[in-house]
Order: sequence, then structure tokens, then C-alpha cells
Amino acid sequence: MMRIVAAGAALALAALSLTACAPGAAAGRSDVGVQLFQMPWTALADECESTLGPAGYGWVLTSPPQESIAGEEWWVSYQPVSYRLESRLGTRDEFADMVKRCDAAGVDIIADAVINHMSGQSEPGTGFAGSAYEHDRYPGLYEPADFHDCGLTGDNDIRDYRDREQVQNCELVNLADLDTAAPHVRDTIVAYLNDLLSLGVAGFRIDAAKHIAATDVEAIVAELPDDAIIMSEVIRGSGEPVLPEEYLAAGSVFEFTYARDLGIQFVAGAFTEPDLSTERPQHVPSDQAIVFVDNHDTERGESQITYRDGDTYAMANVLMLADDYGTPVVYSGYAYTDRDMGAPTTASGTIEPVTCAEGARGPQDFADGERTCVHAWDAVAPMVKFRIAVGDAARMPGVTVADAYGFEREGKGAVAVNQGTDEVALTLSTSMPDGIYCDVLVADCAATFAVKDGAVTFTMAPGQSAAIHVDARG
Ligand code: LM2
Ligand code: CA
Repeated sequence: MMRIVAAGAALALAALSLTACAPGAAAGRSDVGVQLFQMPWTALADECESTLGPAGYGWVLTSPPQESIAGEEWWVSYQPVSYRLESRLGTRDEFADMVKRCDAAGVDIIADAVINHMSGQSEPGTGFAGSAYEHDRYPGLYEPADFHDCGLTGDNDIRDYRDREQVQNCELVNLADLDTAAPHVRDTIVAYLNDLLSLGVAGFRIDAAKHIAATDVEAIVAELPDDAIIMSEVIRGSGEPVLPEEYLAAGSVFEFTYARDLGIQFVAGAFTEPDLSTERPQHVPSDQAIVFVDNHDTERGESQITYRDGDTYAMANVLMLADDYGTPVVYSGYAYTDRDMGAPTTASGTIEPVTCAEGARGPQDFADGERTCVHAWDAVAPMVKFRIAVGDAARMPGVTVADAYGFEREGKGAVAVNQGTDEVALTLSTSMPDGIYCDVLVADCAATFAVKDGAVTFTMAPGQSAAIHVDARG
């Protein structure tokens, strides 16, 4: 279903000719992605084969694969010092092998492309793989002239997000800001992205896209093959001039409003029925929106709900995955108490290759560093097949009973969540065929619900989600 707002129409058309391949689903696959934050390549390959492929996930967003500054914190990944694919997450060969194995399991790889900036270091140093660098000098890649010197804020750091020029030409937390309008810089970035594509990646998250002029992102993307998938990270900020809509000509964008709207409903303890008859306000068109409950930044920042919220977090994921808006990406990282703490490392300083094949299948009290494995939770993973089963069936008006809420995807599936502290029985009318259906959120069809005379009643304990669909009859 195309939903184009008037102002976005010209951009959306341009998108078709440029690239803007939506993440879309291959036959029998879902459009659902998972961000496997700081999961090293060998583990990620195993994860594709053991968990993601069988569950029907369509794609994985990786952490940045390029060489970075050396260090223990997770965020060293966001300080490139070269485009060699050598990092704490693995070697070039391991990355290439991972892409192949995931592809064979039916899972596409979206690489996190850090192209707005290089390191944020003031002193010269040596990167993880041995590359020497200075703040604005990366031998063989960039010279000082390849960086912006915004001259607007004294130390060149961004101060005022209401000033477009500062946002795009000054430094984000001291990160050396590439002059992405310069031909040499563009060519160098395009060569890096093409190198990743040559290894089989399907596309990219454009990190910090808000800090790159949309025209520069477009020009870079125009040099890539037409089917490269682009997801620009443009955090919608109130009162800010740089809008996610500007980046639709280059592909999809992460729609932060979606996560915010979802979070509010759990904090307020009340569900709001979206107005399905009109465009959602402050949202890009559905077919160009990447939606999420949280990500590695928002779980350390603005997100109202994270893995720590247990059942509530599962409910938020269930509602997102049952929805008809956007392309969803489930976030799966590791537990932490210190926001800077990196994932656990081996003696040689690489990230421990831990997978979720034997990991958590539900919320629990995680120890620091333990992977949360949210994508494998019993109350989350089966929603991927729910999504395949319902396809583009309409989202029907929702029903609220006490602190529970649910809705049908017309004739194909139905879902409900109970965020109250009492058991709730919630009845939805449905055009699904009469019969007994598995509650897919309970393992092994150990619980069922009956559709009878055009209705289903979900009886749910506090914190419970329930879902049925036409591909899982009891
Ligand atoms: C992003 N998207 O736009 C990433 O998703 C986000 O994780 C990155 O910040 C940011 N933009 C830059 O790519 C992270 C992290 C920061 C960290 C930076 C750079 O959230 O805390 O900044 O990566 O590694 C750190 C220090 C900061 C310091 C900076 C430069 O926290 O205090 O600034 O390094 O040395 C002086
Ligand atoms: Ca910039």
C-alpha cells in the first residue's frame, strides 16, 4: 500500500529512479530485521543458520565492520580510522564468510556505514588493525583538506541542532567531519561501500545521516548499484531543520517517532488507537520507514522501554511486529550497567563469539555482558511468521479492555497484549475461519484459542501477549 504525503510525493518518485530498494521480503521470507549489536561475524553466521533463518528473519543490521580506534568501549566502532574490514568483530575473511552463510540461510546483511566522520581523537594513534592516524589525517585515505572546518563554534563541535550548517558541517562530539561534497571524499566512501557490496551485503544503515547533507547522501548512493538498500539514520528532533523526509530520495529512513509513540503507550498504561484513516503525523510513508522499539543509542538514552522491562518490552515488540506500518527491526544487544561498557572480549581482545542458539528465550535478570537474545524470545520470534502469514492484510480497528489491547489483521491473524496487573479476557471480532489456533507466543502450541462465529477471546495473564494466525492451527 503506497501512502505518500503530498510534500513527499516528488521525493518518493525520485526514490524509485534512484535506488530506494525497500528492504522487502523474498518469497517465504519476512521483512523483519534484527540489529545484532556488537555480535562478531563468526557468531553472527552461526546465528543466521541456527536461529534467524529458521525463524524467518529477513535481514540483520550489523555493527560497523571497518577498522576503528583501539579501545574497550562499544563505541570505538563509531570512530573509523580506515576502511579495512578488520575490527574486534572479526576479520575480512570472517565477514565475507558470514555474509555468504547468512545469505544461504535466507538472511540479508545490512552493514552499518559510518561515513559522516572518522575518529574523535585529538592525539595521533594506531587503530585496532595497526593503521596510524591523526584527528584529520588517515594515510592513504584522507588529508586535512578532506574535512570540514566549520569555524562556527570555537572548538568546531556542534552546539545548536537548530542550525543546519552546524549540524552538517561542524563536528559531532569531536568526530572529524568529512567533507562529503568533495569528489575525493565521495569516491573514497563509494569505494568502501562497493567493497562491502562486492562481499554480498545487501545494503547499509547510513550512520549519523542527519549530519550529512541529504544531497551528499543521494550523490553517494547514486554511485552504488540500483538494488543497494539504504536506511538513513535521521533522528527526528523537535524544532530541528534537518528532517527525515529529506533523505527519502536516497531510500528508507529510521522513523524515531514510531518508537516514541509506542513507548508512551506503555508509560501511560493506556493504548491509543492510531487513526488508520489518515497518514500518521510525523511519520514518513510506511514503505520507506524502518521502525524499532529501541536501538543501541536509544536503549542508552531516550527509550522508555528496553530489555530491562521484560514482558513489557516483549509486548512492545509484539505490537510493532503485528502492525502494518513500516519495516520493523528487532533490537538484540547485551546487558550492561555502564553505558560505555563493550561486549565481553576474549584474551586476544576480540569480542566473544556468543550466539543465541542456547541463549535466553525470554526476559530475565541478565548479568552484565550477557546477550539478551530478544530476537529469540518465545514471545517475540514467532511474530516473524505471524508477519509472513498476515502479509498485507488490513489492520482492523483495535479493541481495548481494561489495560489490554488487541487488533486483527483482516482474516489472517489477531494479536493482543495485557499490560495490566489483572487477568483480562479480550474479545476481537475476526473474519478468520472458525477453528482452533495455536497461541504462537507459547512454545510448542501448548496453548490455543478458538475462533468461533467470527470472534476470538484472548484470556491473558498480566504481562502476557497472545497471537494467532492462519498458518498455525492447533
Ligand atoms: C550515531 N548515529 O548517528 C551512532 O548510532 C552513535 O552510537 C554514535 O555515538 C554517533 N552517532 C557517532 O557515530 C557513539 C557513542 C558516543 C561516542 C561516539 C564515538 O554514543 O558516546 O562518543 O559513538 O565513538 C565518544 C565519547 C565522547 C567523545 C567521542 C570522541 O562518548 O565523549 O567526544 O567518543 O572521542 C569527545
Ligand atoms: Ca557532517
